[in-house]
Amino acid sequence: MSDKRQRARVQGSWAKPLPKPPRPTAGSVSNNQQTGQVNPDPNSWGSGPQKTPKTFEFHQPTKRVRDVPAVKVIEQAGIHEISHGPSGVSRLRLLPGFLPPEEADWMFSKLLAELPWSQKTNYRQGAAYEEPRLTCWFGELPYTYARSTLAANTQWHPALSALRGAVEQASGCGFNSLLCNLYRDGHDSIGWHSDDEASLGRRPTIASLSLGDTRVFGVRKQPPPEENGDYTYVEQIRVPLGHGTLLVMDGAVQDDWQHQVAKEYHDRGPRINLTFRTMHPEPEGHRPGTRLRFTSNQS
Ligand SMILES: O=C(O)CCC(=O)C(=O)O
Repeated sequence: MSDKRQRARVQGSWAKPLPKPPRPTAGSVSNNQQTGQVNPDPNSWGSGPQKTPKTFEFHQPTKRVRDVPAVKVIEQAGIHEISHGPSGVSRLRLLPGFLPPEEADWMFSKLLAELPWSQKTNYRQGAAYEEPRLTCWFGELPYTYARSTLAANTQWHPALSALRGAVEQASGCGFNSLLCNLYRDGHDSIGWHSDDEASLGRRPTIASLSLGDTRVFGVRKQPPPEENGDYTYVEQIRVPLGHGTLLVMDGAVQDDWQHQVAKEYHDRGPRINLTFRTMHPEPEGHRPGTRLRFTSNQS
C-alpha cells in the first residue's frame, strides 16, 4: 500500500502528510541527543523549537481514595468509650430498661398530659423559626440557646422530682435543671448540635431519659480543623433510644462530638426526652447562650 493510502486508512482522509524528520547534516546530532533531555521543560512549550519526548511514563494518580467510615450502632447496656481525643475520653453510658415498662408507661402518659409544653421560637442569622418539637424547662436559672431563652421555672412536677433522684443515683451525678422535649411524631426532630453553652460548664454530664416511641440518637465526631467543617468522613454512631432507656453523656462528648434526633419518614408515635443538666450562673457581663466553642446551630 502506498504511504498516502495507508495514512488515509489509519488516520482518515483529512490527515495531513507527516512532517519529514530533519535531515541530519554531517557531524550534527538531534536536540535530545544534544541535551540528554527526555521530557521537555513545560515552560518552553510553544516557544522556540519543539522538543519531542522520546518516552512516555504512566504515573498512577497520587490522590488517596478515602472511605466514609461505616456507621456504628450501640445497643448494648454499659459504658462505651467512643473516643480518646482530641479533648479527652468521650463516654456514652447506656441503660435500657432503666424504668420498667409499666412505670415508663405511667410516667409517659402523666408527663404528656400534665407538663406545660410549648413551641420555642429560635433565631438563626436574624431570622426566626419555630423549633420542630415542643419543650419545657425546669431549673432555678434560665436556659438560653439558639438566641432565645427558656425562663427559670422552679415548679418541678412531682413526678420529675422523683425521677431526678433516681437518675442522680444511677449516674452518680447531681443535676439542678431539666430540659424536656416532646417529639409529637416522626416529623419532629432536633438538629446536629453539642450541649456546649458556657452556662453548662466544661465537660458537662448530661443524663437523658427516653419515654414513648423509639427514636435514633445520632452522634458524629467533630472534624479536625484541616477538614474546614466538612463532616463527610467523620465517625458516626447510632443509638436507638427506647421506652425507659437512660443515656448518660460525659467526658469530652460535648467538645468532640455532636448529636441529633433526625426526622423519620415513616410513622412514629410521640416520644418524650428528659435531659437532666447542671446549670451555672452566667459570669457578670457574659452574653447568655454563648458557646464554649463554635458548633452548628441547634434547631
Ligand atoms: O431527644 C433526644 O434524645 C436528644 C435531645 C437533645 O439533644 C437535647 O435536648 O439537647
